[in-house]
Amino acid sequence: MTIQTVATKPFAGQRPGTSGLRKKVTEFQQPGYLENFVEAIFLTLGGGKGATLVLGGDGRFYNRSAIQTILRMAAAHKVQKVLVGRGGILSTPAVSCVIRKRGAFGGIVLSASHNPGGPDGDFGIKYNIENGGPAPEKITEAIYAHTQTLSEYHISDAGPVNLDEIGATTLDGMTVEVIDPVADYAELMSRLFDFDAIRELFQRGFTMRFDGMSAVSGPYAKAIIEGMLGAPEGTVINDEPLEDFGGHHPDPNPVNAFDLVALMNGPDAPEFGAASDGDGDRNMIVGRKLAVAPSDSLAIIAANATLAPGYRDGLKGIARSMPTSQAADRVAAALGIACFETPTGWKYFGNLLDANLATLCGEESYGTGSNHIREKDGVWAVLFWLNLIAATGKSVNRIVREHWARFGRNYYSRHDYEAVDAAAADRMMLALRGKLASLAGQRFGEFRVAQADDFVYTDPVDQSVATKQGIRIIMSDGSRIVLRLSGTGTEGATVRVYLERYEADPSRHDLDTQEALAPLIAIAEQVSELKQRTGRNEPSVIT
Ligand code: VG1
Ligand code: CO
Repeated sequence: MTIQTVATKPFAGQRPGTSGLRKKVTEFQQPGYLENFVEAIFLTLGGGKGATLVLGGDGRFYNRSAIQTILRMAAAHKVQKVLVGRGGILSTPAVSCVIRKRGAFGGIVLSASHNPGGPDGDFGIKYNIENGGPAPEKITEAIYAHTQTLSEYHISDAGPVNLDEIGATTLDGMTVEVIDPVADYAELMSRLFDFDAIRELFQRGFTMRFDGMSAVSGPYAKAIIEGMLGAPEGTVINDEPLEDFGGHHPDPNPVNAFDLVALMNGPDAPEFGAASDGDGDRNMIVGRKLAVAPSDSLAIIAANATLAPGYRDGLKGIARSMPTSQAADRVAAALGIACFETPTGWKYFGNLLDANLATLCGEESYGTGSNHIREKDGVWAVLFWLNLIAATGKSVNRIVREHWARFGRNYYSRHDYEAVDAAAADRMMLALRGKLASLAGQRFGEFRVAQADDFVYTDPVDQSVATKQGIRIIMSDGSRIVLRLSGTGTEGATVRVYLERYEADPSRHDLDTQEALAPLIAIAEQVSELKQRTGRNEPSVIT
C-alpha cells in the first residue's frame, strides 16, 4: 500500500459556519471536495503524526464513505490511532465524551445535525479539539484559509476498513480501533445522575416516550433508558439511525416532532415525552399538553441542579447564547452566580467551561449541556429531567408552573424564514444596522427601546472578539427582539427573529405564547420591513 499525492483545487465557499462545514451531499460528492477540507484540517494541525483521533457521525447518507476516505487520509498523515464508532456511528456528544475520556488529540464529527439527510439532503463535517469541543474560530478560520490555497492532498490507497466489528485493525501502519459507540457515554451518564432513583420511577409504572427520530440518539436512549434504567420496551421509538432519517426532518421541535407532540396532547399521553436531533446534541422536553421552551428548560435545570448527583455541589455559573431567553439570568441572580451571554454556537462555551467559570450552558435552539463534555447533549438533558422528576415526585407541568410562579415567565418564540433570497436578507440586515442609533429611546406603544445594537462578544478568557453576532433591540422592561442570519442553512439565507417578553404576574402565565408576543412581533416587522424585503408573509417555522 502506498501514499498517494493527489492534485486538488480550492473550492469556493468552504468556510465553516455555526458548527462546521454544511453543504448538500451532492457538493460533498464532487471529486476532491471532502478531501480538500480534510487536508486543510491536517495542515491546520501541523500534520497528524503520532496523534490519536476520534471519528464518527450521525449515520446519515455518505457517512460510511466519508469515514473510509478520512481513515485513508489520516493514515497518509501518519496519525497513530483512530477511534471510530461501530458502523461509523457516534453522536456529537459521544465524540466529545470519547475525546476527553481517552485523551485523544481531537476528533472529526460527520453530521449536518438537524438538516435533512439522504442523497438530496445535507452532509457536514467539523473538527473538535482536545477539550472535546468544537474548534474555536481561529482554528476554523485557519482551516478555511488552507482550503483556499492548497493544491494537493495525501491519501493511502489501502482498501476499506470493516467498521462493523469491534476491535483493532491496521491501515498503512495506523491503528483503527472500532469502539462501541455507546459504552463510554453511558458510563459517564451513570456517574452524573441518580440511576437508582430513575429505575425505581420506572418500576412504579412511570410512562415515557423518547423519539429518536430515526437519527443517532436512538441507540444511546435505547441502551440507557430501556437497558440500564429498565423502562419498558417501546419507550424509545424510531431508535434505529437511518441514512435518510426515514424521510423526516430530525429536528426536535413542535413542528418536526409533530407525532410526539400530538401524542402528548392526546388522551393516551405518557407522563413524559422527549426527542433528540440528527446528531444527538439537541433535546425537546414535553409534558402533558406542554412543550417546555428550551430557554425555560435551561433555567429549570439550573434552579434544580443540585438534585442530580453530578451537580450536588452547585453551579459555578450559567452561560446562554445571546438570543436565548433571560429566564436563566433570573436563576443565576437568585443563586448568586455569574451568567454569561455568548454568541450563537456551542464553540463559544468552551473557554468558560474549561476555565470553570460556567457549569451549565444552553441555547434557545433546543440545546442544553454542562461541563461533563464540551458539546450540547440531548440524552443528558432528558436524563436530567428524569432525575428531577424522580427526585421531586412532580410532573413536568408542575415543575414548570412552580418555576414560573417563583421566577416569572419569559414568553419566548423564534420565527424562522427559511431559504429566502440571500442578497435580500443581507440588505435587510444592512438597513437594520444603519437604523440602530436612531432606535434608541424610541417608543413603540407600551415599549420604549432602551438599547439597540449589533451584539459583540469579548471572550472573558482569551479576550478574542466576535462581532456582528445579531441585532438586539432591548426594551426598557427587558423584553427583546433579536434578528440574525443562520450559519447552518444550506439554501439561500435563513432569517431568525427571536422574541422575548417577561411576565411576573402568575395570573398571566397562561396566555398563548404568540398572543403574548404579538406586540413585539409587530414591532420586529415594522423595524425590519422583513415581509416586504423577503417577499414572505409568514415564517416557515415557529418554535
Ligand atoms: C443553529 C442554532 C444554534 C446551534 C446551531 C447548531 O445555528 O440556532 O443555536 O448552535 O444551529 O446546532 P444557526 O446559525 O443556524 O442559527 V446543531 O444541533 O447543528 O449542532
Ligand atoms: Co445537532
